[in-house]
Amino acid sequence: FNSFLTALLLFLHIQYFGLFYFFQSSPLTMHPAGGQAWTHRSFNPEPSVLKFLIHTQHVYGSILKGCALMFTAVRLQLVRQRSLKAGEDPYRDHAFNLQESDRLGSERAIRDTRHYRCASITFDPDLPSTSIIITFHNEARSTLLRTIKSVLIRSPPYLIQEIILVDDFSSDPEDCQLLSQIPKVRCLRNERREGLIRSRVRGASAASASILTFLDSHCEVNTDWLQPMIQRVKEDHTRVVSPIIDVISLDNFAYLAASADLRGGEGRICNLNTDNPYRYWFNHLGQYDIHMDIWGGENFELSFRVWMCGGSLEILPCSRVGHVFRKRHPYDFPEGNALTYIKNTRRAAEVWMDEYKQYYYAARPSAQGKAFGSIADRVALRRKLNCNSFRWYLENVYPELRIPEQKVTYSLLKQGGLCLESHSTDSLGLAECKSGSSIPASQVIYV
Ligand SMILES: [Mn+2]
Repeated sequence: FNSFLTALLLFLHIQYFGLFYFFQSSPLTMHPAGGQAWTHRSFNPEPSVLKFLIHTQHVYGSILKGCALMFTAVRLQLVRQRSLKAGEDPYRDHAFNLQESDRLGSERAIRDTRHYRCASITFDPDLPSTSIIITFHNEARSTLLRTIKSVLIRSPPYLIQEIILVDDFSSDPEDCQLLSQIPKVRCLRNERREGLIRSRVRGASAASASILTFLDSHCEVNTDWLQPMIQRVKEDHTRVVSPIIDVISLDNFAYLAASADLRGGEGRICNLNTDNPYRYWFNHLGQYDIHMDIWGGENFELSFRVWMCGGSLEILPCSRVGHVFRKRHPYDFPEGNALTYIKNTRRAAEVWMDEYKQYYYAARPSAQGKAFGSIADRVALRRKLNCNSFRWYLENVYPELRIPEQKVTYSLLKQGGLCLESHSTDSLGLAECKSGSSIPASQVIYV
């Protein structure tokens, strides 16, 4: 903590003396829908748009252990100047309260939700840097900016190699161009809708750091979120790590602490992963299943794959990231929401769950018979990596998970002419056989 504080103080010190001062500006850009727009200067008088000010300072310093590090400070200010029209539903476009999100602007203080002892943990001074990959599709500008800005202001600058945005074919291509003007930010735009999974793979292949961090587009990272994750991955490159995901209210954007007692398999823990340091591991494990569409299922698939093929997945209590959980998807699924989810989860079940996939189908009977594409390459990957069975996963990784009752098989215990049978709901006794005739002889056990 001390070394980080020192770095932070050094950073502030340099910033005040302003070795280099670089101000970016660009003309006002209107959003075609007229709803939100942003500009890089705050003095444009356009009344009906959102504006934001990018105010950048690049400060080059010497620094730790003889390495030259670039310190970058970014100040983005989102100024909201338009209120929704009377009767306009603030939840319509994003399934969260846009008015409230815009009102907060691009930066705000959030409560440090970690256990108090987290603040005294120290980290290696030579942690490797990471590429942050954020994919988005028609994300609200205020939430997307808060995501990016929270990363820039709450991470030690030398740990952020770059932020790669993948615009998954949002309606307004200008978002991507404008965001690229933020220091360290690159934005790639898909030519058609690809979904979260293929967009992440695209971002990963463009990344230059050895560690990949995937982040959703409506998050706010909390104090010192990054160091614990990079530390764990640096110590063992087969670890895939996740912070605890705090809850940002979709109604009033209050930042609420999640319980620190998370256990794998509960909920959507893989919203965000810092992945393999040595890129080898991410590629070795087969990245993501790129035949999964849009959203859903990839978190289970990654979790099974990491564990079953020799790695581990950790949720780190001293790393916290807030996420706006929503009750519905605000965007379209070209193939329909339910079908896409079934296709993706069916792929995960078919490739990884062995005989236990019967429980998936029991829980989702509608998945039977639905198309899920070819899984030949994923099955081949599993064989090539010599991965453990799903039974191994259940016994070693998640023994607390209660497996639903096995299929009931009928058999009979018989002694002479007497059978061991239940006579009422709570008593079992040896008596004259009642049901003996209906049990096949092969299942009768004589004692
Ligand atoms: Mn999300």
